[in-house]
Amino acid sequence: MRYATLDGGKRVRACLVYAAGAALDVEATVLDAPACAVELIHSYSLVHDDLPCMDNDDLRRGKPTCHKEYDEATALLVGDALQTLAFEILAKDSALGVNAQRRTRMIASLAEAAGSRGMAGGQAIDLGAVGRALALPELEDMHRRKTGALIRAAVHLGALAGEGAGAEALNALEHYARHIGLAFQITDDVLDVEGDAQALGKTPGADEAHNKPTYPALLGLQQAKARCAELTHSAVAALVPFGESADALAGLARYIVDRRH
Ligand code: GRG
Repeated sequence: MRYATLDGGKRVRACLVYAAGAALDVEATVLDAPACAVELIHSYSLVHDDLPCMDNDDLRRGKPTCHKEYDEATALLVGDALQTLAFEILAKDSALGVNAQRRTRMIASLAEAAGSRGMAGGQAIDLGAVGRALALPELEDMHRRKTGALIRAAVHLGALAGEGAGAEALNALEHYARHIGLAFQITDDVLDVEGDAQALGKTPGADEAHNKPTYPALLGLQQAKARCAELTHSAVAALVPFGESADALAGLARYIVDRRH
């Protein structure tokens, strides 16, 4: 579990929890538990995604994938245990000083994002789509679940930690999160075409090799990048009512599309 979580990784989702909390003046220590919880779910998903029965990858974050370093049974259990640890932390952490109702909402939000209507469901659609042409709406639906749902949950959890957050603020943050979630995935697809192995810490070109539907394959590289820029613009525009307190969220939106890995 340490091997899969404690070194490497950009921690984008954890940063989103802190940045969403900062937009609502929530203290950082309150946000440690939700930030860890989303990263643990993310790490679990990567460990399972790399298994031979899924993407069968040898490299992750510049080192052997969990099942390569240990073995498949260990990697399966590592993923299971990372997932349950996420919910244990969210349920028990005493620094997360929200009331019981809010805490339950946070647990439910993370569970929905990770489950069949979110990440696991998106992964199932992805596995079923290999070698089959997907239209753009289907591709977007898959990514909104597979990668977008956890990114939305990260922002939602940060916002829920601010107990005073009203519906308007939550809606604006939801708009931001939906847009950067998709921009994150388009960037990932673009990097798989244009990125270099050393910066990525994995072998590029895997999407094409696995015959996966991607944004560059469907739209072409230039249009995929243009869509990404539109999404980022719309995400950042939704932050205007928060003023300077949303600077970190705006910075993360730009980082997500400008990153090299
Ligand atoms: C196995 C239930 C289950 C789900 C797996 C998210 C996912 C579903 C698979 C990941 C496959 C993948 C590489 C998707 C592309 C987008 C993505 C999630 C990239 C990895 O996230 P980063 O770039 O990783 O935030 P780091 O290493 O920085 O944490």
